Amino acid sequence: NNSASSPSSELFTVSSPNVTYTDNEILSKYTYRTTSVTKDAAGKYVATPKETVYDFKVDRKVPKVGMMLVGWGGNNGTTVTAGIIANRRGLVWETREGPRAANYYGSVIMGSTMKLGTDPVTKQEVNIPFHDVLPMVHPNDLVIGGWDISSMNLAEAMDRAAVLEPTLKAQVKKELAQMVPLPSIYYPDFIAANQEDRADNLIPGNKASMAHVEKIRQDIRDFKQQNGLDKVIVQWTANTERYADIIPGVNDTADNLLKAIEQGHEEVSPSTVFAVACILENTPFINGSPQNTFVPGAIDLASRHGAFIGGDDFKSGQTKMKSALVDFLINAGIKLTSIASYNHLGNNDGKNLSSQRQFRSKEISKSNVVDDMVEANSVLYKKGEHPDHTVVIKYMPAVGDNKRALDEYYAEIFLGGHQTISIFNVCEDSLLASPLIIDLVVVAEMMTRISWKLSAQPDSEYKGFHSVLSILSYMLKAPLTPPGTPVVNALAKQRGALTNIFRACVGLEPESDMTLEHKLF
Ligand code: NAI
Ligand code: DG6
Repeated sequence: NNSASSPSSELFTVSSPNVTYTDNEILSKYTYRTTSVTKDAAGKYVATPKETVYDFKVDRKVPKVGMMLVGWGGNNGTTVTAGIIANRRGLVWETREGPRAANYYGSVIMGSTMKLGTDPVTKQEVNIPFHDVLPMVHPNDLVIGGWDISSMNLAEAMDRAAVLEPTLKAQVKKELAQMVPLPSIYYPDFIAANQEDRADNLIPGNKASMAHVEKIRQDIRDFKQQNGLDKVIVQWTANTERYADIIPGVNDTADNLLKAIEQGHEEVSPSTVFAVACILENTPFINGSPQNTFVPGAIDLASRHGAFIGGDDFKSGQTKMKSALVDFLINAGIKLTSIASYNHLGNNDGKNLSSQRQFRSKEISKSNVVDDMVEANSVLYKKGEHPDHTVVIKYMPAVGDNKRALDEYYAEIFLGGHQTISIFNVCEDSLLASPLIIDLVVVAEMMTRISWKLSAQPDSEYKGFHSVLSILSYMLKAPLTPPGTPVVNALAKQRGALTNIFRACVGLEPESDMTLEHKLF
């Protein structure tokens, strides 16, 4: 019934015959309009507008959610934990630049807004916090836990990370000291040898096994039960692993992967074991690092179980700039001819990446981020033509978490001229990554409460989105997409997908910048 009042936390209701609110659900009928393009006999494109009507259903009840991090005792793990506690408690701390208060800057969900529509009287846009477009979980309410191969409690690990101000650390120290990561699985061949000295919190066994899968599943169940949670989301924010070889019969199908784990095959990485455990536990699993955790067998297993997975590699500074800037240059008709990306950092991530095989994983995820934009422009680039693109990462302990990224974009402009753009991006890496960890959890959780069916098949059951959550792409460098579907790296398109899918769920049209109401009168 349309008259059901919205829970007091909901900021708006939609007044439309296509949208119905019940006490527990928002039901919307949404017409998705696309353009189908074919070629006629003469080889000429024929563009045909197409409409598909979907029924969306959103569960309005915000559940109690747990966030479990693999690599909880690392820079990201400790920073996001301290940050959530600081926000939850509304902390203010002194810095040499004056007092600073907890905030969620850098989170697209908590820090950005979306245009809801236009006020007919003032003709002004009405913008609302992104968080309020759907009944999303608030990060302050997340219960946090996780695993680490290092046994350090979170207060000491926060000191080891050397990211936060001492005055902030002092206020969260007591709470963090109570938090101790669960023992984890450690297969030394997958991360750099220079990480060995922190591996003192281990589940016995140094290669994949079903016992490991079962232990992780039990950890998730225990965490859920001990904290009275409705749901848990797991994220890999542990060290970057080397790539796993894709071996037919080992990790190419779900059955082979399960068999390989049972047989203790050495090519199954810890992150893949975590992914498998989460899939079997129907717990969304997101990979924040660049390695190929989601081998074909893991993707197959996720789709078989309808379990959500997302990845890969948090997109924080340099790559986020790249996916916005290259989109701008190429869409401006400027022919980008090379990108030289250099960075140095001095945190433990940098130390791990100083090893060649782990660096290679990062090099791959940082290198493929402009492919779709280049491919889309056949005016500037011939088929198969690409700008040169080099990625360099160096470990420089002195700068700690304060990463330096230098990028040179070199482009060809009008009549053979050249444009060089140099960017020097300095940032605390973990302060950029932590809000992404929050966004990934909030969006992934929201997706577990959205279902759909074709309106033309009213008797069919509602079902979930594809188990590969490509909607998370905005936060990730190398977005995983359902097999056979295109990867979108352009930042604006990624944000558009996120925004407009959420709008569709409440029966609203995509955000349009046409503003015909201001042009046709
Ligand atoms: P970190 O090195 O400080 O933390 C990683 C943690 O993972 C360590 O505490 C380590 O003991 C733990 N670990 C390693 N193997 C483990 C296993 N098998 N199970 C459980 N714990 C394990 O690194 P940081 O800076 O927190 O980054 C984490 C990951 O996120 C890295 O892979 C990094 O490349 C990736 N990343 C970081 C970004 C950033 O801006 N900080 C952005 C993009 C990705
Ligand atoms: C240096 O490239 C180390 C990496 O872990 C990056 O800091 C991280 O992947 C963030 O990269 P980006 O390109 O999103 O700033």
